[in-house]
Amino acid sequence: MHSHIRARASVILAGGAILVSACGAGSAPAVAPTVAPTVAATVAATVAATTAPAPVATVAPATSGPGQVVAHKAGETHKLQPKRLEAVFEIDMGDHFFGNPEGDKNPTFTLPAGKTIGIHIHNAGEVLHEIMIGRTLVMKEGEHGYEQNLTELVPSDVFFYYGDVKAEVGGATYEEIEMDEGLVDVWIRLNVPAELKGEWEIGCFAPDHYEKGMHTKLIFK
Ligand SMILES: [Cu+2]
Repeated sequence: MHSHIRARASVILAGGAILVSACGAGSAPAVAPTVAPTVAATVAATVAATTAPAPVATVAPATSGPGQVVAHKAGETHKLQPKRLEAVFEIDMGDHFFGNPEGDKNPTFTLPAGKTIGIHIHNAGEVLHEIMIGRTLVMKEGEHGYEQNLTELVPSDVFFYYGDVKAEVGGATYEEIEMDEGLVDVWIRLNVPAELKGEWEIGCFAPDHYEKGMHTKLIFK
């Protein structure tokens, strides 16, 4: 029942297709042209938004999606990222919080249901962290987590990028992803159905991390 993705140099998962590929320098250029136009547009819009003097918040109404559709940093495009994304969301993971590219700690993230989205979790932490997306907190002796885990209800594709090397897990259901320090980039590609709209939470249940404030709201609408 409780399955975990443990990310070190290798990826271990019960169930789901596993594709591990090493992209050498020769194959790198093939990645860029295949990025979905919607993502390119999103990144371009974001660059414009984040380089403008006006607050980012004023840009949000111009897009049909939520305000957090941003590249990680102004001008940055990802050399490696999943394909076929309708929107990209950036979540930073630090010691001990989740953040947005603007530097806010534990902001509320609003994401669309019914779209194939990429959640890029950028790990800047110096200790092991976990990623759990769920609702209804359970905190009792020997059991820390959520009553419902979104990633157990909705299959997702999980991508780990380490330099030019990637590991991809297709159609996975899991309780959590655990990332060692030093593993920086993980993406979750999923499409949350309308019936699961509402308030969720992203949290880390490494010992004492949740208690230290490492959790924040994710709203699917
Ligand atoms: Cu943590």
